[in-house]
Amino acid sequence: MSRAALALAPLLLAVSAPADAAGSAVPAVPPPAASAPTDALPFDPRSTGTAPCGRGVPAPGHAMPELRPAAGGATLAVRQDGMRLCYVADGVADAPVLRARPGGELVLTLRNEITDPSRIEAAMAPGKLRIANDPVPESPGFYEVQPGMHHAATGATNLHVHGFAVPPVAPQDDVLTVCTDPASGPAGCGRREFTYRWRIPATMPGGLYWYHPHMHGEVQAQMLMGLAGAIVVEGPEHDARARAGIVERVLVVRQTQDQDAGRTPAQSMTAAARAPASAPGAPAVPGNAVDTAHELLCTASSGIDQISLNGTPVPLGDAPDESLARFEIDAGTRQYWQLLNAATDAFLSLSLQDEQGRALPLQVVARDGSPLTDDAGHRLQPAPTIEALPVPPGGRLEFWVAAPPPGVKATLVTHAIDTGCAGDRLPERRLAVVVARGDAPARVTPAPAPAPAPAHAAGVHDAFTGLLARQVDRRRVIALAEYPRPGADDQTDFYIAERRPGAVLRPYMMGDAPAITVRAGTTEEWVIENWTNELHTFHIHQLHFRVLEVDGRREAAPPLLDVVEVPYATATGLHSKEGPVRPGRVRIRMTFPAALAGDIPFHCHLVDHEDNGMMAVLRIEKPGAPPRHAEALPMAAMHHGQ
Ligand SMILES: [Cu+2]
Repeated sequence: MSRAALALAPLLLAVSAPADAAGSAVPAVPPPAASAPTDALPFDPRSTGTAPCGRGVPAPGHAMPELRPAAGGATLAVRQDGMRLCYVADGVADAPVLRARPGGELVLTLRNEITDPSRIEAAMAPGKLRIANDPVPESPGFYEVQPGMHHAATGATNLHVHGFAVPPVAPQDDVLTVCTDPASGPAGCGRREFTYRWRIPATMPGGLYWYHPHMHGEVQAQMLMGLAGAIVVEGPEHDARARAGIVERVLVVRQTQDQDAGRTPAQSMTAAARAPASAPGAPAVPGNAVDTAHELLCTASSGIDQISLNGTPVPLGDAPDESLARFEIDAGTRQYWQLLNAATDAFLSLSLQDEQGRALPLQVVARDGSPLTDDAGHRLQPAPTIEALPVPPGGRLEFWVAAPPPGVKATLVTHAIDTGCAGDRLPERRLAVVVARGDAPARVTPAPAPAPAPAHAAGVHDAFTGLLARQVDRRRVIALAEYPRPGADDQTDFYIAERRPGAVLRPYMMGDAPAITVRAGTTEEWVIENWTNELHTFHIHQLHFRVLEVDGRREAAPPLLDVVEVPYATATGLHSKEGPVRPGRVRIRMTFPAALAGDIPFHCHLVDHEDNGMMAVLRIEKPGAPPRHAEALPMAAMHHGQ
């Protein structure tokens, strides 16, 4: 469930199915694309004065342009056309796939040419707050919950390179202090453009990464309006595939709508206030529990949000094959697909199916840019699987797709997903048709040949190898919570906080001090607890972590990820107004390399949740830095501006 957004990217929305608050059936076939005048135009991504973001919608199966910046760098402009935002490179408004090498420097100048920040603000309406939310009533024994406040859109923008193990320090991946001002509007950043210089470690694996804006409070609006793109780091395995003539495809799923705005129904508002807090004069009881009585309860989820694949709307229901991407694979061969879920809050669960709905095998090679490896960095070569493959928002999946048998029409689908009773509706959707081209050659090429064996552990993350063998220096419990506020349309606040006695839940505000400080070189295990009735995710910048356990089930081969689903809570009874609930849990382990010292954001990658508070900052102390005492202070002492 999101708090406050209804962004309309008109070109893509034109073919989206209408949805109503009651969640009635959505037409099986979307209205014709001609319902918006611009859609009738042939696709022309050239950015011009009258069409800053180009015209038309690309045909299904479109491939985005590639941008391989020279040593001197390239320029990426952010332009605006009404409710659309776009990345423009070389005059083309079609977010390029950036290509770079391990050990290289990727230099990119971001230039902000946003002309009308009020349209970004409009994309965050109508649930926006003009006054702070009502507080959650204080109850003895529970963490204090502070209300959130609307962040007004500024039109400032910046870039986050998701998955890159580069320092969170300008001119690298610093999203907390680097931004660029719009052409008109507030000038809080003091600059219109900024040159990023990301020094990609030689040991960072080749694979799929991505870029998107990270202006806290308006991330969702800017992404829904069009800002997200893929980055491929081309390592030795890419080179080997290229030499072998293997086709690689980059698939980017984006989202262009979030219809939850203003739709938190009255009945999902929480129960009446608890018993009053301690009598005046009584000693304060330090809270050490998450208040579940006031959590967002089950909601009548709103419409189904439009998603796109490589810029083309993904239809709902039994749409004709022509409206889907069609990918051909030479009979008897296979292709290497790199899929990014850049949706703002839509989870994916992928399968390749034949016409009878039987799953065809896919062979996973990498997740979140990390090749599947054991703790020592040795490659794992799992057999092709027919299991559905989850990709949460922010996640990436790289996999081999073998040509279906000749004559078989296969479909890449994302299955319906249960996101919890307060989560969004995610029906099954067909993403692409996949068929064999030609007859199988007389001598069939060896089917899934193992990935070329690196000479040594090349391309494997040195920084995160041996993580499981390390001693754990500290364990923490991190809670996710969300509270609606009675009396208004939809004013849910979102929280992520370390559980400790007397902790205060407070939505993240720009400039907040780090919530957690660690020494470089240490290793920690965190249990992330989801105390809500909807699926969330946990993402941390700069780092990859191993997922050890999900809801008490140990992972046989703990994956190395940078974003993980955190299962929703289960009620011990029905979803009663009094709770209690048993939180969903994941246990992760991560280490904090000195090379990545600085302030590192962690947050839910349902970016509306991040915008509305479910974010915090981890500081990795530089080696030899004087010790700080932030952690010894009560959290309230670190708050400011309240
Ligand atoms: Cu979330």
